[in-house]
Amino acid sequence: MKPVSLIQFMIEERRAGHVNAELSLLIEVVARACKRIAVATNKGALGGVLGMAGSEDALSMNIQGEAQKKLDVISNEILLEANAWGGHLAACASEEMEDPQPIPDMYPKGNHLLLFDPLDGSSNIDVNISVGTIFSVLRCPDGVTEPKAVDFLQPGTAQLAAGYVVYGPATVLVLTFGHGTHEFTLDREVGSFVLSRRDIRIPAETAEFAINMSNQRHWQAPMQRYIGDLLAGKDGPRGKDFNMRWVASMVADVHRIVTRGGVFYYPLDAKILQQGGKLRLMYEANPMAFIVEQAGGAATTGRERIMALQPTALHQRVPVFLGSRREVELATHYHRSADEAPG
Ligand code: AFP
Repeated sequence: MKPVSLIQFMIEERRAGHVNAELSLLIEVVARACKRIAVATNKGALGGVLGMAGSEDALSMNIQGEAQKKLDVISNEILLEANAWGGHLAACASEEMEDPQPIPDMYPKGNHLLLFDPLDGSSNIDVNISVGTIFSVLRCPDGVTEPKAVDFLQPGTAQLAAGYVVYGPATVLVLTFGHGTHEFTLDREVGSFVLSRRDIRIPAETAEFAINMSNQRHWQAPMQRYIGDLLAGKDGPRGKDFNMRWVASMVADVHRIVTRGGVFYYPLDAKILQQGGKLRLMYEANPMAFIVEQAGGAATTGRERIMALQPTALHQRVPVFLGSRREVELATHYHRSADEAPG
């Protein structure tokens, strides 16, 4: 079969009425920026891009109070620069910036809002483990010419598109416009993303889970019980053995789930109770939830559907349970039934 490039795929999606010209240009620009991020990450130590941003005495920090890696900063700049001039965006928001970035006055403005985590899992860069970019696209509210943070606070169900790029042994883009989830692999010789899986389906059942077990003692009681039942294996209530994986790069963990099924959990725990969770709703949880749901999976906070949440802040954090549908539903049931239990 003839290879289908990302551009050909988007022309098909336009003909099918799934995207308009502006949105397909936006995705092309994001994909092109991600190719540049792939080149930067692949250079590793030879590109002088490893290690922390800022100086030894004054590390550069992002809005989350996390020390930034050089590649966090580089990837953020690549995405901002690529998206500024095309005329398809009203504003961008990023994990690395406190406030949304307006489009400079010298360029035309479009009707879309772009949110991204430019380099997720960046603590893995220096040890040469997969990292990734996550992005989400929203429509700019009617009549808004200078979008502020409040204009981005739309539920995940309002997303027009979402995707991630995993920079692993291969560079892979996974994308949805709300009509299925599709995978494209970067052909480095040709320099283009080529369709490698159309309409991905995540199996509803699984025997593989991903969680940071070192937080176990801090979890809430329903999570302790649920994971305890998985660990009990075929002698326990689930009657089967489970396998565990944890890359500590959400993009890599989600990509495994999108490829062979499984579940990913970052539950609430006593250490992160005040902040509401570890992962960010607008540019991590929502886009991943959209991708996973479009592939037949489920995504909840352990209690509610992620995409139904009304965001209250640009950098809001939430607990994340996503992947194979039946397993996510079961983990959610442990929490809901504990909440509903009397006394
Ligand atoms: P970094 O981008 O700071 O490395 O964080 C990665 C992440 O947000 C997500 O990609 C991982 O799934 C999760 O945090 C890893 O969390 P732990 O540090 O608790 O393993």
